[in-house]
Amino acid sequence: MSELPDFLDSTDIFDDGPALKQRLEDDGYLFVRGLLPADAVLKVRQRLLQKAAQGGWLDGAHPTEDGIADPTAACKDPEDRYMQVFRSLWADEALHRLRTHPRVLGFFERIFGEPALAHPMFVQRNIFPQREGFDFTTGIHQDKVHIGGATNHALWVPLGDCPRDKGALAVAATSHRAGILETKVGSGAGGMDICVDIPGQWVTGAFKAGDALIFSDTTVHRALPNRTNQIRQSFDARYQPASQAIAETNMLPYSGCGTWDEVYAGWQSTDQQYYWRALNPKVVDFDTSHYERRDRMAFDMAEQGDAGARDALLRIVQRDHNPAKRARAEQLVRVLDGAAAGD
Ligand SMILES: O=C(O)CCC(=O)C(=O)O
Repeated sequence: MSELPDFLDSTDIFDDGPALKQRLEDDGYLFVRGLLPADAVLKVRQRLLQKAAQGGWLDGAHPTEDGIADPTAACKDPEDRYMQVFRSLWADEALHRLRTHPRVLGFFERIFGEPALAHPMFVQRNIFPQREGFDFTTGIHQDKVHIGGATNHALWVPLGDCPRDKGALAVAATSHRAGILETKVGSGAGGMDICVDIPGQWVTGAFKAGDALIFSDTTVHRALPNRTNQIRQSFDARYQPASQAIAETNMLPYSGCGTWDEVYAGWQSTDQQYYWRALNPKVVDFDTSHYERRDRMAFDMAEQGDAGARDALLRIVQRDHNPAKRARAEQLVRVLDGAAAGD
């Protein structure tokens, strides 16, 4: 992947809403240097690395600020040992404020031509280095099936510099024009991977602290493998015109992180708590049809002993509202793990 072309840089049109909107419509993405102030991003990086170190994720032989991962602690969302440490990272007050930073909201407002709603739910990612037997590289996917609602746009921001080999994001430029593509059960976002030829041109780049990638919910994207010895930390948040519908799942805290009151319990200030209430969002049901299809495939695969279903099953265990389905997924994970351990 290292020979992929660089993103088209849109920093020069940062103040020009119609030009940003047109480029997003044409290419399906925008790459903007310095969208967020570097010092604000680096402050959050420092806070999250401290929490990662306290959680045992970093190699204690190196300074915390180097972010050198302890490979024996490698874990991934939604495993229990990941979630135990992750909750305090996700709840971080300064992290939450980055995505509602005035420069970010102003940017989306210029594109939308109306107030922008930052989805309350967002993702904070901690990608341990890729190693023999451990790989958490985000596979090829589109966001639409996971986010639902009306059109929205993702903002992907690494917490600090992120060269290509630290697991930078890549997008397939113009792929958004093809609509929702067919998926199969896999290890990508939500336990799904696109299984058809990807339209468009893959592009990527090296990020400096504060740089950001914006892409639409049908733009195909993936991460590059993290080939460094550092943990790659990033967040991805979603934005939409405030007048449009948002799926109810995006109104909740990240799965496994408790209620909003619990998230806010450790905050020093009330600034930005429940900020979305002022925008009176139009909340609609989440379209579960894509997940239901995934789950049927994952159960069939697992019953035939195919460990490729494991990530999808873990998603069901963590997130499905149906207790019988969660129990069936849990049982199948046990069987798959037992088979892998040679029981
Ligand atoms: O950070 C990653 O590895 C994946 C990010 C992603 O898929 C997204 O922002 O939708």
